[in-house]
Parts: sequence; C-alpha cells; structure tokens
Amino acid sequence: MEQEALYQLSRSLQKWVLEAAAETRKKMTQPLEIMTKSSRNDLVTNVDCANQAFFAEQIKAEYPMAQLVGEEGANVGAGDWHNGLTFFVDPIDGTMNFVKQQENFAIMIGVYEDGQALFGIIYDVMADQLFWGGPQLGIFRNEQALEQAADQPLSEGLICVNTRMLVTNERQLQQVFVQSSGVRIYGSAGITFAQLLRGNAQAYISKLAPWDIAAGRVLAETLGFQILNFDGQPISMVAKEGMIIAPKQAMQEIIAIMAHSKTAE
Ligand code: 2AM
Ligand code: CA
Ligand code: CA
Ligand code: CA
Repeated sequence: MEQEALYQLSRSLQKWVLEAAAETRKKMTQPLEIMTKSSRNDLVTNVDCANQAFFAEQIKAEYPMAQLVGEEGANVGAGDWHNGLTFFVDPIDGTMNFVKQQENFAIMIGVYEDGQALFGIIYDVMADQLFWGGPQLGIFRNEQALEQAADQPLSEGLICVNTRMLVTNERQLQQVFVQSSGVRIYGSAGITFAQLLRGNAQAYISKLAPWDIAAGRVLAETLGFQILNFDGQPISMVAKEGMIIAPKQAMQEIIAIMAHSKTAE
C-alpha cells in the first residue's frame, strides 16, 4: 500500500475506533443486554454486536473489496486472508471484564495486506490509551512513539497468561512462572498486549483466535517481540493454537522449559 493510502487508513481506523468507544461508554450508562454463546463464561452483549456492525459498515464503505473477519459478525472464519486487504475485528475484547468491571476491555482491529502485517490498533477504552501503528509507521501509545522490547532474561520480567491456559497446561507452565518475576492475568488479550507494548510485562502465553491476535501481532512484532507456538514454530494466525509472545531471550528460555517439562511428564 502507498504511504499516503496507509496514512489515510490509519486516520480512518483511529477515528472509527474512537467513535465506537464513545458509543460504548454511552451505552454503558444503560443496562447491558448480556447473552451467552458456547458456555456461561462466553458472553456477548448488545455493545459487542453494535460495534461489530458499525465497523463492518465503515470498512465496507471505504474498502469495499476488503475481507472482514470479526468475532461477532456473520463472517467468522478467515477465508483467503493472504490475498488483498483483510480487517480482523474484535469489537469488545474482554467482554467478561466489560460486564463485571466496566473497565479493562479493549477494541481491536488488525489489518493485513496479502498476508503481511499492515496496521494494528488496540484501544483501552476506559483508560483512554490508544496503541496503534505498523511496520512502516512505527508504534505509538497515543502520540508517544514506543521503544523496542527489552531483550532480557525470563527472570527479569512478568509473564501474562489466560485462565484456560493456566488450568489446562499448569504442569508445563509451572517452571516458566517460577523462573519469571511473577504472573499476571488481565482477562483481555488486548489489555495484555498493551502491557507488553509498554514494557510493563515481558511475555504472554495464550491460545488466541484470529481477532484476538491480529492487532497485537502487528504491534508486538514491530517492536521486536516474537510469536511462536510451543514447539518454537511460527503460528498459524487462524488455527487457534497455543502461543508465546516474548522477546528473543525470554522466548528461548520459555520454549526450553516447556519442552523439558513435556518430556518429564
Ligand atoms: P473476548 O472477550 O473477546 O471473547 C480472556 O482470557 C481473553 O481471551 C479475552 O481476550 C477473550 O476475548 C478471549 N477469550 C474468551 N473466551 C475465549 C475462548 N473460548 N477461546 C479463546 N479466547 C477466548
Ligand atoms: Ca468472545
Ligand atoms: Ca477477544
Ligand atoms: Ca470479543
């Protein structure tokens, strides 16, 4: 994509995300309509659906040829995202936090062109923190440029994980946790990525859907984080596999510890 077109895309996405967030804050003053999906912990609200519909409308109007992959939309599978422009939309990330805490949730969009990272945006709505950018633009927190990730030993940083991963892979992860500075669970992939991008946490171990990972991947990889599966291989963004997001040194340590505990089982 030409530089000017990329600037335009960046401006449009920031505008849409801030508009959706303003609408989200407004709707939070009214009772939410809360529905369950696959289980009682898998929620969707009227706001998730309204945001998804809003983004679908804006994207279709400005990028009619683009593919949209959204968590709450009709188009939930990633089709051929290696061709043309694809927008991965998570209209509310951390819906449980949204419902229970009215904070610690994010709005996220990741844009890929012919399978290559182009642009990512994560908005921590209640903290009013916008993380945005891409490989050609640099990465920003609001207007402040962010620095490359510190490549330090596992022992020097905090590890983030999601609850399901903690429960299902407890044994394999135990030594990783013990050898880190500590463990944090934020309940939102977007909020967790924000902690990594700011340098507040070092690694994230999770199993993520395409709309959970798309934006954060663009931002984190641009800042020097690696994203690999537990075998140390590149992830397939659409396979929903276990993955580690960390700078090089911590990544190598985590993979080695996990491989060791696997053989020890
Ligand atoms: P969501 O709120 O958009 O569904 C919580 O650990 C994080 O994982 C949130 O980012 C949440 O996104 C996501 N998540 C929730 N349920 C999930 C599931 N069943 N599989 C994968 N990710 C999930
Ligand atoms: Ca969900
Ligand atoms: Ca999500
Ligand atoms: Ca969501």
